[in-house]
Amino acid sequence: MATEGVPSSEIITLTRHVLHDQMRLGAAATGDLTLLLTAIQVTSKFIATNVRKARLINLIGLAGDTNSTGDEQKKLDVLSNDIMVNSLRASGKTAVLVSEELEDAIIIEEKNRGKYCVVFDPLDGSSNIDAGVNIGTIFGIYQIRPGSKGTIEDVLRPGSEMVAAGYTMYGSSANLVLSTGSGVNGYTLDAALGEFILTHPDIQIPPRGKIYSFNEGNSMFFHPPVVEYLKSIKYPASGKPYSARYIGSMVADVHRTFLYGGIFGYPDDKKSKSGKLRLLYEAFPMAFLTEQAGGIATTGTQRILDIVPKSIHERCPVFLGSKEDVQDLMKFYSA
Ligand code: AHM
Ligand code: MG
Repeated sequence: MATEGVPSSEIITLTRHVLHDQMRLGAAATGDLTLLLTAIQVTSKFIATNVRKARLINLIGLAGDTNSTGDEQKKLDVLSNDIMVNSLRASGKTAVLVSEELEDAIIIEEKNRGKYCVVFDPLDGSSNIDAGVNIGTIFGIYQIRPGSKGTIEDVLRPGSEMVAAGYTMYGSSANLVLSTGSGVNGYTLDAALGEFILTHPDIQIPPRGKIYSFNEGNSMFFHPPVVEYLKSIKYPASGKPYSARYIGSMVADVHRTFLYGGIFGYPDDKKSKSGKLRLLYEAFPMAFLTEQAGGIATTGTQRILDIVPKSIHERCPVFLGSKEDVQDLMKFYSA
C-alpha cells in the first residue's frame, strides 16, 4: 500500500507480470515467450535511448534510401530496424522476422532458431521524428505452425492467430502496451531503474468517446460512408460535436484512443485503394490490442483480425476504438 510522499516498495515489472501470467498456463508455458518479450523490452529501451538523444548525435534526417513500400528511410528507422533484427535473432526464440523496413522476410538460420515469428514496424510515425513528436514501435507475435521450421506461410495467417501483440510509444516517457491474449496492460519505463513498470493494468477502452482521429486532409478522396459518418459526429442533432485529434503517429493516436475512447481511422479512399496502414505489423497488432481492451477494429465491412494476408507488406483500411463509436461508423457501411 503506497503512503503519500513515500515511494511504493511494491513495483511490478513487465517481466514479473508476464512470468506470472505464463505461470498460470502451467506446463503449457515453456518460458520462451517471456524470454522473447524480454528481448523486445531491451530493444524498446535501446530505441528509446536513441530517440531521446537523436538531435545530439546526428540521427535526425534521411538515410538516403527508400524502404519496401517506397517511403524515404530516416536514420532512426534504419538504426531501430537493425536493433530489432539483431536482438530478436540473438534471442534464439524466433524463426521468421518481418519488418516494415525490409522487403523480404528474414528466415532465421537453424542454430539460432526458435518457435516464434515477429512482425514489426521498428519506428512508426517517421514523419514526426524531426519535430520530436511521439513515435513508436509496433509488434505482433505468431507461433510457427506445428511441424514448420519457419517459412513465410507462418506469418501469412489471420491476426486472430497471433499469440501476443504490443507497441512501445516514445514520448515524454516510453510506454509499452502489451497483450498476451488475456487483456491489455501498460508499462512505463523507469529510466533510473531501467525497467518497464506496470502503470496501466487492465486497459479497457471506454465504450464511447468524444474524439475522432482521421487525416481529414484526405476528405476529397473519402468514400461516402466515411464522409457521412464524419458529418454525423461534426453536426450531431445533440449540438455536441466530437473533438478532432490527429497526431499522424499511429501509436500515439491509438494510445490516446485506448485511454480516452473515441475512434481512430485510416480509410481506403479514391486515391489509396487499400488505405495506407500495413496489415501485418500495423493493423493486426493494433486490432489485437483493441479487441483485448474491449473495443472493435474493422475495415468498415470486415473484422480486421479475420483477414488472411496474401503478402507481407499489404495494406488495409483501419477503423478502431470505442465499441459504440465504431458500431456507429459500421452502420454507414451497411446502409
Ligand atoms: P510510416 O510507417 O511510414 O511511419 O507511416 C505510418 C503512419 C502512421 O503512424 C500514421 O497513422 C499514418 O502514417 C499517418 O499518415 P498520414 O500522414 O497520411 O496522415
Ligand atoms: Mg509504419
